[in-house]
Amino acid sequence: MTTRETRSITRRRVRPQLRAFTLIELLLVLVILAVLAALVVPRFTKRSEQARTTAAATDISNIEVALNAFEVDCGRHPSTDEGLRALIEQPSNAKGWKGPYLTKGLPKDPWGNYYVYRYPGQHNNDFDLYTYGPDGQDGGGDDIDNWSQK
Ligand SMILES: [Ca+2]
Repeated sequence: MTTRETRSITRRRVRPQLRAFTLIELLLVLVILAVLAALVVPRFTKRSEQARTTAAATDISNIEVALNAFEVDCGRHPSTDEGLRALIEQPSNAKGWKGPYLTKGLPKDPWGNYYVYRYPGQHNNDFDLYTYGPDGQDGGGDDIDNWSQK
């Protein structure tokens, strides 16, 4: 037997029966896919939301480090009016300023909003630093701040 003959026999044996899928079979496949998507998608969404929350907490602690460096150099924290911009541009009355203290500009939280800075703080002795969280609004139980975990 030549190899060509062997191949043709094998092909004939392996070739699946050509037959159209029935509508029921197609619907069944669609239902299975939909169920899988329903199971998997929320898990991914939850995880990426968790990653954003972690990123916001990391940003806040980085900004805290920058604010403390500002305080070391200038002998005070930026006022609420000066805000976090004082970490990038020297305020007029900030002697000893050696910034910029943030190299990548004014950071936004993972939801596209600026971090909120308040000095003196209402929750901390020095400053409050927080983000409105996923809902983009003050409160709602999803804010990420620098006083809750202390
Ligand atoms: Ca909120």
